[in-house]
Amino acid sequence: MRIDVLTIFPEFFDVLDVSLVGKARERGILNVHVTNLRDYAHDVHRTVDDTPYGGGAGMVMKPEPWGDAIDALLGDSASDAVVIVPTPAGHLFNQVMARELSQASHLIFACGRYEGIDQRVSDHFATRCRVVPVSLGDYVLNGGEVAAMAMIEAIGRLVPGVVGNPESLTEESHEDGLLEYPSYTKPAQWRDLDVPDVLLSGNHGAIAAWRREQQLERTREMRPDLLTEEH
Ligand code: J9Q
Repeated sequence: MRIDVLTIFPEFFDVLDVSLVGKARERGILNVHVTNLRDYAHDVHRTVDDTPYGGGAGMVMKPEPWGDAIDALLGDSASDAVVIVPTPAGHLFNQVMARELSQASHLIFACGRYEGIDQRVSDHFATRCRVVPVSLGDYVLNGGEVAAMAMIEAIGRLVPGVVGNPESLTEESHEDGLLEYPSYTKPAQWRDLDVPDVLLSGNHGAIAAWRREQQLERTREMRPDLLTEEH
């Protein structure tokens, strides 16, 4: 998978050199490329924003640098790329969306500042490829960079070969729509707290049943919105 990031803060993405994503890049499974949007600015000051038509606070990102930068990333062939625009006004990101996006061959993250990118950029590129506005959640960030990083990790780890043991992918939180069960390791006693007896019993059926019950209890308590009829 090719992943492009367009941002005025390319150094934010230096962390993608490390950890799982970094290893997948070294192994050639993920081809992550970060572009400074200012390289596509049209003036000596490398201006990328301007005041909003209609008035209001803050600045809006100008369409021309985005247009030229995304043109360059798409190339001239009809593209199967997906342009992802992190924005609090987007679809809520979740594991289902991460799975779906992990099937794409080319993702382009367009990281804008809070007041956003001139709407015509999304409107134009939607005629040439998929454009998806995506929100990480209902809170304020200063720009799309941190949201893009979270999505790159969530999507990238689902690309075949990125995570060594594929079993660890499906056993995790959210893949079955429930929160994870609590985990314990040695020692069996710590600060007057015991590991639950069932986990030391060697009874694998009882352990599986206990873990399922813990998942349901946790989800009921922390995230009742996740519970459905099937659960
Ligand atoms: C771009 N607040 O916030 C939550 N998910 C995405 C965002 C966001 C933001 C500002 C700019 C994305």
